[in-house]
Amino acid sequence: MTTKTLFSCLLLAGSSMAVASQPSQAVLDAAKVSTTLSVTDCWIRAIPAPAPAGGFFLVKNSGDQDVKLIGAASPAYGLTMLHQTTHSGGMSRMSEVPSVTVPAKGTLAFKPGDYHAMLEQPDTSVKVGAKVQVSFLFDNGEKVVTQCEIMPANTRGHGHTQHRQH
Ligand SMILES: [Cu+2]
Repeated sequence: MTTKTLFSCLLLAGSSMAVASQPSQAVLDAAKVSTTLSVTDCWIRAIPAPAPAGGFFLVKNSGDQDVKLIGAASPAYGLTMLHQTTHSGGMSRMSEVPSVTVPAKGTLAFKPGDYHAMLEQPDTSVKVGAKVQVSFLFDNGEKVVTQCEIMPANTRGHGHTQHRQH
């Protein structure tokens, strides 16, 4: 294999990994609705396409086992990924994460400047004040389906809490 071929294989592998956190509709349909996991307070910052929009929410795990959130999908967006923003030396950058652990009997907040969903390719239903459906898939094979409110681009957080911008 030539170096050039190897390089394009790596690119291909990289791009298939990039969509790995968006489960297919068939996988979501097959997943059973969780009785121990919930997703609440979900909102999405309205950002004009093609810039990706951040999605923020609270995951609660009332079960006895740690569970990993492994992906999310919305019929209103073409692509949804799980991202984490990290800060070092006054710089912030974000990268895709394959999963995020929600501890047993615990909660995990996806919030600006931290873990978030990254939503791309909005359809015409995405308008400030509208609600869109988002499904969340976990590594125990369960799902949570919730509604997320589209909030103005300058929203920093629900309930007037002070969060850093995305
Ligand atoms: Cu992001």
